[in-house]
Amino acid sequence: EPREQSSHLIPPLPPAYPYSVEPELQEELSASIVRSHRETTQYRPEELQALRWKVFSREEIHAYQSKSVDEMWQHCAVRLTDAVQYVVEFAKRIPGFRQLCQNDQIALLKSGSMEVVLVRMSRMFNTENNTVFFDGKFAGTELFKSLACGDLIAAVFDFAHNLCALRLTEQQMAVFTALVLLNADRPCLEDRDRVQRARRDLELALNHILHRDNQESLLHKLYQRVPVLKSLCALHIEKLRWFRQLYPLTVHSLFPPLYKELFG
Ligand code: CLR
Repeated sequence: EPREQSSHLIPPLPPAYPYSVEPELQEELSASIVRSHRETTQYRPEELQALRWKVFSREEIHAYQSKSVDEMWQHCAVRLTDAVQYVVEFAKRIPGFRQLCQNDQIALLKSGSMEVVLVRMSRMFNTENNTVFFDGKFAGTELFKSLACGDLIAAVFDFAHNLCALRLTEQQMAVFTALVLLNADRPCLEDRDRVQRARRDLELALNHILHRDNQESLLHKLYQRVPVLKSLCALHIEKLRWFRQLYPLTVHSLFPPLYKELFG
């Protein structure tokens, strides 16, 4: 690629940064998304920071490990569904999401809500001891032993660890998770163009934030995680199929209906 000559008479163009939409509108869009994010996350960063000392004791970990496979699955499915419910609330408040037809809203949530839960997990993660805030205290991978899907848990923790290391601001995470949801490549969409248009504004907003924060290199790092997210969700579905074969009645009568609607 030819490099642009730099001159003091004709200043070089700023790095690839879209000025097509007025910055004020982008500020407003990201401000509204951060507000929605803040209102739909159970804990604020300061609260999580203050809770860091709360870790499960040996006895408590043992109690989780002594649960039967189906008991622990049911427990986790309920917790996961709670987290998903907050993501659904977040989605509804993303400008442009509500304007999509119901079919497309559901299609985006089916394929994207788990991805957003996993991105949000990094807020609840402590990289110092590799624990996540779950059920009121910080838990390591060993607590999930009785799920009998150690590979999924290890991969999910690994993802959270790496994302946590990027130290995203709440604003960056808010807009990134909105982008994860408004993905025009999801299956079963009726009006891809409309999703794409809503997405375009979010992409500009993220570029704007990262440019302002002087962290443009984050963009590439964030987009690099997208295929990883996709594979983690595929693994989750695979594990659910396996579990359903072993315990069809547990899934049928004890799993939250929303969990089954989204993943089953
Ligand atoms: C994500 C961030 C939310 C709070 C929250 C609640 C439940 C947690 C989830 C976080 C992360 C993923 C999690 C889940 C419960 C079970 C699930 C730890 C921290 C693991 C990956 C197991 C998934 C498979 C089950 C369905 C069996 O604000």
